[in-house]
Amino acid sequence: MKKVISFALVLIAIFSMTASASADSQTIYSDTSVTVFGPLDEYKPINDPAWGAAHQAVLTWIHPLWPALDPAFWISNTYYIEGNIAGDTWRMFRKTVDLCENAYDISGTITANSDNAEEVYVNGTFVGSEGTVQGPADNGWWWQTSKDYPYEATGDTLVFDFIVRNYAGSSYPESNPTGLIFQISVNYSCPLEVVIDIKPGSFPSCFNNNGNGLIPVAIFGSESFDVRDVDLSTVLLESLPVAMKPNGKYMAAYQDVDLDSYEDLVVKFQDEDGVFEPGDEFATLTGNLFDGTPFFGVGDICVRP
Ligand SMILES: [Ca+2]
Ligand SMILES: [Ca+2]
Ligand SMILES: [Ca+2]
Ligand SMILES: [Ca+2]
Repeated sequence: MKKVISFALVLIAIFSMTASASADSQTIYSDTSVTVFGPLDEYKPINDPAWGAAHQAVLTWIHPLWPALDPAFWISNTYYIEGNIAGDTWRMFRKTVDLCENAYDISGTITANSDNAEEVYVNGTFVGSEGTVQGPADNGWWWQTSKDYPYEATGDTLVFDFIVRNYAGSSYPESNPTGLIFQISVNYSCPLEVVIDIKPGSFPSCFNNNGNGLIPVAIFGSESFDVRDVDLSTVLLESLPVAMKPNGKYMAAYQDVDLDSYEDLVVKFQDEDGVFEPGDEFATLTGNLFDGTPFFGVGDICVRP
């Protein structure tokens, strides 16, 4: 068992030498990976139970006058609009995008167009609308042009929701179609991932959670990670700050714990009731470098009852 663990640690260590905090970006286009809810015959907010179960979106019939937004696709819940074509109907579309663990500085632009009107949300927050999705319809031919919705967000995962209203009109599908098309840019940064060892050299890493012990944690340096860059005032093990000595200095020592010739940082934390529970298997250490770059590391723990 010990051999397997140390082999895994070596792999993590090799990986971490090339890992660094990075600016990243993604561009997402509407397609059949989007889920769709409804149609409803009345407006409901996002996440209202009335929307019912999610279905995969389908490529929809495209009105010859709808503008393209290549390589995005016009989507809906059916190819030809079905059911209540002559009356107002509402559909909700959802696209979920995974970023990275503890992603930060997240922003971008949603470019969207619909027939006839849309509201746009990111992680449940309203970011804008075009046309009247609620209240009396205002048929301003909103389908003629896309609208840009700039946004900022937090979270490792972004959920983009669109409520699209089809205005009452002809009962002939090709005269009163509905659909949504969008492109989403996401710019974000991923924190530096570092290798840590809670109770260095011990596995499992057991401690009493009785409020009067110190938990040592080694943060390993590498060719690309100088532990002297760590701002000790920002380091947390879950919610615990680095413990202080009576002289007001941090309980922190610079030494080469794993004898790889790269200096490591050993910090100590005073455990506190409620932070760890018996059965917890991992704890996350977070902090910033002096230049503001966030980092994190995950280590095994074992809490004695
Ligand atoms: Ca539009
Ligand atoms: Ca329509
Ligand atoms: Ca350990
Ligand atoms: Ca070392």
